[in-house]
Amino acid sequence: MTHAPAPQAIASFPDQFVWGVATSAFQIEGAADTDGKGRSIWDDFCKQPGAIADASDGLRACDHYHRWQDDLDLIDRLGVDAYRFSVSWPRVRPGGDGAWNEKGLDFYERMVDGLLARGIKPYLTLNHWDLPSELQAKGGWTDRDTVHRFVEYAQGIDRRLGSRVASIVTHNEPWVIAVLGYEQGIFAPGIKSRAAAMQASHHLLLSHGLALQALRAQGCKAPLGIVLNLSPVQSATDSEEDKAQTRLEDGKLLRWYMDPLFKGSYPVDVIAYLGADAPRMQAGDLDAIRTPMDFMGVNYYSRAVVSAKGPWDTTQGGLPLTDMGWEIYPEGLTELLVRMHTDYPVPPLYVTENGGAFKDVLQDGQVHDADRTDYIARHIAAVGEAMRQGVRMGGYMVWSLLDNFEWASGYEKRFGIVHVDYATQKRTLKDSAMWYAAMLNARSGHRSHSAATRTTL
Ligand code: IFM
Repeated sequence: MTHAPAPQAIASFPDQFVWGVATSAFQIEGAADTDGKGRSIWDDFCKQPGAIADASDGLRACDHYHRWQDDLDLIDRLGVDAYRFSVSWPRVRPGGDGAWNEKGLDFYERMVDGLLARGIKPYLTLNHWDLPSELQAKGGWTDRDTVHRFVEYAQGIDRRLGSRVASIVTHNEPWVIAVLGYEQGIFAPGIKSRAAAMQASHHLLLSHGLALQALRAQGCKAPLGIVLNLSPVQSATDSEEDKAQTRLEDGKLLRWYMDPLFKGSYPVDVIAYLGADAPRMQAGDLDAIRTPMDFMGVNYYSRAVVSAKGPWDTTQGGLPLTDMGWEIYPEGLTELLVRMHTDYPVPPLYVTENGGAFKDVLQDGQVHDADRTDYIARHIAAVGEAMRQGVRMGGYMVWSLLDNFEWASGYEKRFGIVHVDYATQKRTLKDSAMWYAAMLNARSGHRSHSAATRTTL
């Protein structure tokens, strides 16, 4: 069942609003051992028995490393303004330190030039989770030295690509890295320690701030920012216990990141709750973290509901669910964006990821993913509503361009607007991709180069 609006639905968005699609290196590139690439913590994590639902890995993924030109043509056919991708740190600097890998750098250089040649803005993310294994052996994000290695990595990428990309994001979703990777251990590097997670989160934020300073000091002109995964956090009931727990969970998910980035302090209630697990800091760290950003990205998928009794069962919420079991709640995106705008002095905001996993059926070369189209359309409308309420929005990116390696879920969950047959690597545009392209092509001031002017795919 779809309520997807007609393509003209975005007529009210400003001409300069950036429409895009997003991916990340480990999830699509494959070529894990090719052309001098080093190992990442996700290469290692996939080898742990039981870590990945379908026991898969990123060795081949979507083989994007070899098919990038065709994939760029595909992006071009969609008529988007921007493509958000990440650089694999171990591909360009295999040990995280020491020698750079020219072949790896060349790959991203060719890709950036290929995007520019097609009139598509490259939105580059430095860290979408695939930390070089050698750095993990020294403690990974719990080791303060990793902060300085990251700053060097950022500087190296800027020297090579900074003048050609439309923006640079330092980290994608530091909460996921810290909490799922270091506290719950269900993502790489698979550590289970709250103290480690909080130290990792502090080092991620510190490295973000120091990288911004170092990039600007070397003359980087690209707009700089970070991407957080955020949700409105709602109480399951009106009980005092649930409301108190909700306040704390909001602190751990949202204020733990937004407060230091914009206010220069960690929330006192969360620090008190953490006790001895609170991160160790040095003088000047909080000032560095608050370094002003040019823009900020938000990845939004669902709300978070909190009960003091234990984990919330999403089937109890009365909302439709995606194939991840996540509640579909577009109004939460408006609520979140308005709250960020109201509570913090934020720069222009981008929705840097939004989309849904659904059980797709490929039949006769078609995928009728009306649920996904509906999901995307309703979230775009939610962005429009946030703008109407005064939030400065810069753009919206669909997650994801391609079906890909969905981390601990392996290849079982499909987020793409383009279907990937992993056996043949054939790409098929789903109905959602055609809807998105039709919407973009219906814009008055749409991207004025070759393929974007096509009215059919
Ligand atoms: O696939 C991920 C992505 O890598 C980060 N944000 C959430 C997506 C869906 O789980």
